[in-house]
Order: sequence, then C-alpha cells, then structure tokens
Amino acid sequence: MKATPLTEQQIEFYNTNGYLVVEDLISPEEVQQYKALYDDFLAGKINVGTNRSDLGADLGNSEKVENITQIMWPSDFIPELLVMPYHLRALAISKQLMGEDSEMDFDMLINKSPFTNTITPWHQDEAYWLNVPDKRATSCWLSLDYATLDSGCMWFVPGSNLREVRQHAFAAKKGGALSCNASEDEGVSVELKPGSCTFHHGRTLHYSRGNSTGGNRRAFIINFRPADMIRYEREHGFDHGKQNAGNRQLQNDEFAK
Ligand SMILES: O=C(O)CCC(=O)C(=O)O
Repeated sequence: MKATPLTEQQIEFYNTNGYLVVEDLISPEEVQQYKALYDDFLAGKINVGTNRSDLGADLGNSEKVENITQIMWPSDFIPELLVMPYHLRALAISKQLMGEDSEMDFDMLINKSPFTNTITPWHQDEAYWLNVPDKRATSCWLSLDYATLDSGCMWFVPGSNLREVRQHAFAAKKGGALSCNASEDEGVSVELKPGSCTFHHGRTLHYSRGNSTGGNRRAFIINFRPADMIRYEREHGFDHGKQNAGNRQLQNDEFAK
C-alpha cells in the first residue's frame, strides 16, 4: 500500500484551513504492528529514559499515573521505524503539502490512558519551537485507536495558520504544556478511525479534550520541515527534546505572556 497522491482540492483545503484529514494512511494490519510497538514503549519494555514525560503534569488530577504520556523520538530507540510505512507515507505527503525539501524533524508518541480526563491545552506548535526564518512545518497526527470527542480527538481552528501566533503562557509546573486563549467555539473537531491521520501546520491552533473512555488514545506524531531549517535548529542547539525531553519551554519569547 502506497500513500495516494493528494488532490489539488486537498492541498488547497490544507493551505486555507491549516489542517487536512487523510483517511487510511496505514492498513488495519499495519495498525496492529504499530500498536504492538507502541505498547512496548508504554509498558517500558523499550527504555527511553528522560524522553518520557507527563505532558499533563499541570492539568490532570493524578500524581501517580501520567496524565498524558509523551515519548519523544521513538525512532531513536527503534530506528526501523524510519523505513516503515508510516514514516515513508507521511514524508511523501508532507512534500506535497510544503515542498520537496521537507524532512522529518522529530517524532513523538502522545497517549491518553483510560479515564485520565486531561486536556491538551490550546496552543500553536510554533510557540514551542525556535523562531526559524522559514515557517513551513507540518505535523502528521496518526491515530492508532478510534479518536473520538470522548477519547480526545484533535480540534483545530480553521484559518489560524494564516493569522498571528497568540500569546502563550508558561506551565506553572516545570515540564507542563504551554497554553493560549482559544475555545471550542472557534474550532472544529476531527474524529478519526485507527490508521487515519491529520496534518496540521506549525501555526494552526489545536487542542484535545481529555480521555474519559476505558480505552487508550494512542497518537503517533511526526513533524516535518525544510531540511535547511532542521540544520538551522541543530546549529542553534535545538533538537525537540532529543537530549532532555521533559524540559518543555516556550522558545519564542515574543509569544510569552
Ligand atoms: O495529542 C494531543 O492531544 C496533542 C497533540 C499535539 O499537540 C500535536 O501533535 O502538536
């Protein structure tokens, strides 16, 4: 199975709205393979050290279990991932959305465990990142489960990719998520079935509700940007938590409250 090329209408939709749904990026059999690997990460069978942290440390109720599990750079621990269908197909689509110079910048897993009920606050990814000159960037958010309103599917604010970056607040606890003012009234929710995904621009406002269901909400995310900008980031010591993942910071001071 290969990724079907995007239509002009899909590319136009992405450019206008800042997000795009791509159905069935991976097959049901491939979903099973990725789930098995993902569960090895969650169960700690693959030791990722400080690359694992609680993105919801500030927002959830639990001190004992992770409110939102975030694991940075899974492909650093399992390099075969880089040549498996998801990475290859998502890269091909990112090139159609933002240009042939697109490369993977980083990958990450974000899981919301059963009944953790912890939102991912509204934010724009650009606020987390170094202020690079070329703002082209897209993230693929692949769902391995049914992502529903109740399990914490993604919400996007259409057109926010074409507007300013809002002011973002530091999390009160070190390592928590960044947030800005936005609401569901501005947004659209995107429920997904396993194997389907969304792409969103680095400036697109997004958020997800907490998981109030009895199942996991496993998302596998890959971020892409121009090769020159990845080089620029690394030259400035910015590697999206390859070294120290729990140390989330607002990089773009210009957007700080
Ligand atoms: O999975 C989530 O709830 C949030 C994901 C996210 O913020 C992202 O992929 O940029």
